[in-house]
Amino acid sequence: MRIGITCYPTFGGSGVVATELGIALARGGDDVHFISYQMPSRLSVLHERVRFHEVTVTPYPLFDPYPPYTLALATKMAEVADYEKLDILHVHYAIPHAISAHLAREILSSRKLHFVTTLHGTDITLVGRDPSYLPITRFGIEVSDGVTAVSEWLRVQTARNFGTNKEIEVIPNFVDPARFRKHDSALSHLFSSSGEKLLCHVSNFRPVKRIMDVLAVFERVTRTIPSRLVMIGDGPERSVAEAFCRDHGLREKVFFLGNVPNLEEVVGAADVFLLPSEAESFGMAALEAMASEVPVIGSRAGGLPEVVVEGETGYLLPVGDIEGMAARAVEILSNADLQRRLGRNGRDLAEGKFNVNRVVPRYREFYERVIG
Ligand code: GMT
Repeated sequence: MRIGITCYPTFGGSGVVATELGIALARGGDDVHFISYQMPSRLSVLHERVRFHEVTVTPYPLFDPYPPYTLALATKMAEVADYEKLDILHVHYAIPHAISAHLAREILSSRKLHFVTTLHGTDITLVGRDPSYLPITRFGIEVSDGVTAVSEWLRVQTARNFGTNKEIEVIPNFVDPARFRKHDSALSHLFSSSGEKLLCHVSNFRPVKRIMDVLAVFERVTRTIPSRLVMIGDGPERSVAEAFCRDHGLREKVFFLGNVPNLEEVVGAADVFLLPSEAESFGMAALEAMASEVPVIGSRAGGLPEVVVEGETGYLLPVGDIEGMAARAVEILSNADLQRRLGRNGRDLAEGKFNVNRVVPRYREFYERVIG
């Protein structure tokens, strides 16, 4: 099959899922064409069946300060679909990608282009709900030839928020268990000395991730358990969080690594993973931690309970329950058997239900159904 994929190329979860999906499809024999304004950050492997097409927005004084990316993307989608004879276009994150895909299909009226939209989370729960984007998001969903959501929770939210009867297929996110696995790596010793535990958080440091809760939980844990914390990722809240660490004597114990390329080695060396988000449609970072045999402590919010099994692969608490999360972290960190059991259970789910080899064929079947 010849498949076009459009996503945000940054470190956000939707871009990660789209990129890993494209790589897995190419490994399975499909030709994959990424179309975006920049090479996706996780597209680090060269593969003979993967191509990247950059969207450039030609500057023009009248366009200032809003160059029309949506239109430039639509034009590039139509061009690639025509030239590369795409069978299907798969866009990740509804806005503006579904609208560009719709325009591309209209441009190519003589050649039918099918497109599928995958809803990831904030496109539905945050941005898409804003009155200035709601009608166009609903339109994008309804004109898609097929729509998928990454969790059952997100499917229900979409129907509710947009009042749409559009059929939505739930296909969960996935992980490559060969890549994300336990690492007794030397890396852990870079951050913690022997006898210390290592906690970890990965996100885009947006307000929805509540990274100040991560620090507050960690600060409580250090009162009883000698430990360190690694913060992976970057975003608007990073400066405030770093200032908090400076002001509260945590500077030597908390490491802000930024967007590291080999995050699996750091995550895989951790003892506990923290994800206290306000909302999370799925929680890709939690799944990657589970694959790495790292118990997850997070908030009982959104689709996270579909990923983290309470008491089996970690613990979920109400949003903002810092004391509860810290207590669970101490419980795990002071009981090696419990840590091992939760870690093994997480790994089992990553190797089974959420395995890349099990989930990616579902997308392929979905494409065939949509085209058929
Ligand atoms: O806000 C983010 O975490 C980024 C966002 C995205 O679309 O790039 O992530 C969303 O999609 C991920 C991949 O499907 C999910 O794992 C995240 O849970 C979801 N984020 C939220 O719902 C806040």
